[in-house]
Amino acid sequence: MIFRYDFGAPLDTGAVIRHIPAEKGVPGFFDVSREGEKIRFSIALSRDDMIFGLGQNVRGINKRGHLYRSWNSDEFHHEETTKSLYGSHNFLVFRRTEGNFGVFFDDPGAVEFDLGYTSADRAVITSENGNLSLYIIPGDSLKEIVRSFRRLIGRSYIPPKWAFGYIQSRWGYASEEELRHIVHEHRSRHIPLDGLCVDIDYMEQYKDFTWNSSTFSDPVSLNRDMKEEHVRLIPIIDAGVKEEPGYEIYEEGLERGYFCKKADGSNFIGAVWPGRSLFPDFLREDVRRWFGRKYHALLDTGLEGFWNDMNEPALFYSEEGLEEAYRQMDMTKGENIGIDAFFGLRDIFGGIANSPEDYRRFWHDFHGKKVRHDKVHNLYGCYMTRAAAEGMEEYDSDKRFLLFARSSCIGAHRYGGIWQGDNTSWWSHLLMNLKMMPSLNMCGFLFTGADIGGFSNNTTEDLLLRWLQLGVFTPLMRNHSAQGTREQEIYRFGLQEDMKNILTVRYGLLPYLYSEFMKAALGDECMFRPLAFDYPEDDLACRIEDQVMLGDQCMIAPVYEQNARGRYVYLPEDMLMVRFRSAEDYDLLPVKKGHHWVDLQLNEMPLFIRRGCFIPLSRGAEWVDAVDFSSFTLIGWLDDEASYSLYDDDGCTKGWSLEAGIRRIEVSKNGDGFCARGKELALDPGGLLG
Ligand code: MIG
Repeated sequence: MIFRYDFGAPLDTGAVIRHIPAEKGVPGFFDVSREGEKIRFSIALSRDDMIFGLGQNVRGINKRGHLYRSWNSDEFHHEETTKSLYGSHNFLVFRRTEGNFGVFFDDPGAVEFDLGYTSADRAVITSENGNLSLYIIPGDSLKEIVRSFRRLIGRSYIPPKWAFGYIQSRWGYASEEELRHIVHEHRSRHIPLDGLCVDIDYMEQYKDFTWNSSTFSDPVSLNRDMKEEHVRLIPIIDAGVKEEPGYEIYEEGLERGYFCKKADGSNFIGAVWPGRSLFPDFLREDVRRWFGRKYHALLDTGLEGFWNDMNEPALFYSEEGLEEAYRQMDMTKGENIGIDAFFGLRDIFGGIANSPEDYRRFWHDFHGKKVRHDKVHNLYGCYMTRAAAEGMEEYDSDKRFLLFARSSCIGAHRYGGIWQGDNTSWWSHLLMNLKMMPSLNMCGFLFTGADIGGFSNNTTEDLLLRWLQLGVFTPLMRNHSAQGTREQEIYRFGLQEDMKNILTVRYGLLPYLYSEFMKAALGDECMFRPLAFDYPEDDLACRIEDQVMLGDQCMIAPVYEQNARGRYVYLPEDMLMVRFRSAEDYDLLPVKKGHHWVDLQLNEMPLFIRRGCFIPLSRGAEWVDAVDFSSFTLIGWLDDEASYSLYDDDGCTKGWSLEAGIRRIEVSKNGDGFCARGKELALDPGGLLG
């Protein structure tokens, strides 16, 4: 059962796909109060209650004890106390002694979550605009609650299979030669590779849908040559459109009135990478169709994937903001200003980007009504993703394209994946990447991953190696770094052999990972889960913050500290530890339920398989299409017969189906050993099954 309650005049955000009639009143455990426009919901917490969810955010898997704010933000330097990141995912799961429930605040504006911060025994959630639909989803198990919620918001985006390969990226790749060189450096060393992200430097003056013709003279042959190497190019598209007379997108958008406008009807101008830019009103269907079709010319050159950036939208400054800052500067120029005035000036310039005033300066036309941007701020990125996805759908309705974006809200999960934004080459951000996986999965974002190695600041080779050991499991596995930082391609490092070997684990596990991803997507499940979802009776397991469940068979526990040569792991049941050095070189260690120190040298990564389960392992390969999906070594710790449902499909069309795609692998006891059967599969019950 799902219950809906409306407050004020809720907008149709598009987040949910099922209509639930609104109820009157709210359940007793929700204390509702108003303060001007704001609506506040307060929920009592007892000491042991836990709160999961909230998608893309810093801090714990259990979100209790701090403040968060849904307000899509370009936060390229985020830390433990940062309240807002790039996405807003207002779904929470309360695990309470008084009864579990899930709650979704379908609100496109700012929402503040005080989850036991101001007072430890209350969760207080404040909608700043007071217009929202609230959905309450009671349920016994946490898994069940999330499944009901996921059915409410619709099926998650499914990328092509090749997108599960390793993707190399960097801000600064500036020419065709450079891209060819990078591919060569990977292929000549047999470092697996499936994709190469191209950042803003491929464009002519950062103009969307253009190529810089002096550095990229022939995109068609470039794409063709890349594909011969089994590598796809994935260019970036930014939200802002350059103001430049003669530039097609600008001229068309201007003529048709497709850009966001100020209250007086003139176009809003904000500066981003192209300089002065205009912002398509993606909340309008006609604008989405127009922008979505602009991808067609790029698709015609053979491209099959894109990433959308800057769609919070990020604003470096606005015309008005800059003028105001100059005015204040002028006022104090020549004066003998005090320290406070000096800091004031510094703050004026420091706060000029992404300012709340700017987000109040422009308007949308949403469902035929004029709506000020700040009231629907968190929808902008989602509707840009939707524009791109629908454009591709129109281009070829049966083909899967890769699409992932930076900014999002719930609803965007149906149109594309997301990356976790501009992280930093910090060990703490490796751990944050792990913690964000289950939280994002609960909110529908399955195709996700972080910038492996870290985006800002200089990575270290051990950080990159350890991060790859986590990245092996994340559906989006992309090494990305910022301009000006230490170069981060695997082949730059002394430890490249170890890194390459870790990549073979990704490709070896690919049939399993793809199978678990697809089953989660098609069944509205989470591929990554907190231990609390699988071991609700085990209080210790419920509190674990640095291990997560992966698929139905496994648990992962990466090393996330520099110089560590292992880590402590808590096993809620007996498990088989696979200590991988590569897809072909690993140890199998049965480990009993309880606490353990496990040794993990720098080149070793663990995977824990539940006793009684097994997983298929393929031989590695250098690109996804070369992975053998029909011949496996089975690894598990079995006492009895067991089975695994392996899902597979063509990986490139939308003809997916759980019924048609599943092949059962059965392992039965055979004297002292085990034997395996599976239709049209070559199976080797190789790894410690007894
Ligand atoms: O203001 O395109 O998050 O991945 O490399 C920075 C350059 C703009 C932010 C993205 C990042 C990308 C960068 N972009």
